[in-house]
This record gives sequence, C-alpha cells and structure tokens, in this order.
Amino acid sequence: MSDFRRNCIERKLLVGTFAAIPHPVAIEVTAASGVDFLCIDWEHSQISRERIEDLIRAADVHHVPAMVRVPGHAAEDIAAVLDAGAAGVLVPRVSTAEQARAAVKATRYPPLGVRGVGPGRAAAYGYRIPDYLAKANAELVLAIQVETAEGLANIADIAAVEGIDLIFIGPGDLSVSIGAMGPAGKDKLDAAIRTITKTVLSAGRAVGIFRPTPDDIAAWSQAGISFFILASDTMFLGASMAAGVIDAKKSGGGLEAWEK
Ligand code: 3PY
Ligand code: MG
Repeated sequence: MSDFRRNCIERKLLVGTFAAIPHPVAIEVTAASGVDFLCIDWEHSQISRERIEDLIRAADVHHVPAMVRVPGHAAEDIAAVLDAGAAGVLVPRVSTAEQARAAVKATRYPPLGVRGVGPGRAAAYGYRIPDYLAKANAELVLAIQVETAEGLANIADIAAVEGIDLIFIGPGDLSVSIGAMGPAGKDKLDAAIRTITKTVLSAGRAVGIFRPTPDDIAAWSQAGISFFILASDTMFLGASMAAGVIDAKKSGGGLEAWEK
C-alpha cells in the first residue's frame, strides 16, 4: 500500500491544498511548501486533461502525492487521471450509494471494479502493466465528496460502500444545498458536518473537509476529521500578495521624510 493511502485510511493528520494554476511551476512551488499531498482541481479550474499529466509529473519530482478532483462522475475522466499517474481521485457531488459504487467501479480494477487496462504513464507507457495492475487497487486513494442535502440524507448508506477510502465534505456546496449560507447558517452547517463526520467514522472510514483558512483545523480535527484541503494555490497567492502589499505600503510611510 502507498504511504498516502495508508495515512488516509489510518486517519493520520494530512494537510494539502488545491492546485488550480495550470502550470508545473505552481505545482513545484506548492509541493516544496511541506504539504502532505496536493489535489489538482479539474472540477473548478481551467486545467485541461492534457495538462494534468504534466502537473502530476511536477509533483512526482518532489515526491508529493498528487490526486485529482475530476469534474463529475464519468468513468472515462477517472480512468484518464489515474492512467496519467494520479495518486488518487476526488469525485465531487456524490449523493447516493449507487453513485459511490459507480466511483469504486471506475477507480478499482477487477475484482473490486471495472477499470480498463491501458498503456498510460502510470503503467510506464505499457512496459509495466502487470506490475501496475498488481498494486493499483492497494495504492490509489478513492475519496468522494458529500456536499448535497441528498448526500447528507443518504450518508449512512454512502459510508457503507466498500472500496471508498475517505469521505470529503464540501462545505460550500453543502451550505447552499441545505440552505445554510453565511454567518446565519453557520450552526446548521456545522451540525450537518458533525452528522456526516460521526456517521462516516462509525462506518470505519476517514473524513476530510475543505477549509479556506487554518483557523478551525484544530477544532475539526478534534471532531475526528483527519484530511484537510486547505485553500488553493490561487487563494494563497492572492492572500499573501495582498498582505505583502499592505505591509509594503505601511512601511512606505517613511517617504514623508523625503518629501519635506
Ligand atoms: C465545496 O466546498 O463545495 C467544495 O467542493 C470544497 O472543495
Ligand atoms: Mg463543491
């Protein structure tokens, strides 16, 4: 089993980020930051299928596992990113046990699933297909997102699906779907997150969540959440650049002395 999958399953604290900038330089900078993994966001950023392989390659240079959030449930998209060498997939908007089972089928080779065999980068372009087949089911992380009212209602059935490693909560979509947006909806959203967390933990699986800042990661990890996607490369770039400009402008107050 890969360290990444073992750490997910054993609920070690893992902190990663979304990669939304479609360039290997951004991946290298992110990978060198100390993150435990990164998640290339094909769902919500303008990253093309062809580019994903180069981004995974850049993460591999730094030995940082790169998973990919696929745009939807299509088995072809899941196969494409795994063939490119992704360390796992994050499948968004899973609302029923049937959708969760479909994600397992698309991700795992027989007998667990029906993933097709191909000569992609993951299988050394066809030279190591038997080696890859022997280890892929044990190495690849399958994470699914629960982020709808329907998913919340079906959480016990979803969490019971064999072959899922981790259930990842999308608080943005969940807040919209259950009518718990903004500060007024905070208690309702937190209660939904706690319900999902408790149900998934009692089914023996790991729980993950997106957080825009590190502020409440300690509190959510005390509630049993172990896998955190913290903001994204674009969010970190924007926030630290804005903070740097503010500091620079504050220190520019010394210019007044020259103007006199
Ligand atoms: C959400 O908050 O909806 C997400 O998908 C976070 O990744
Ligand atoms: Mg979402």
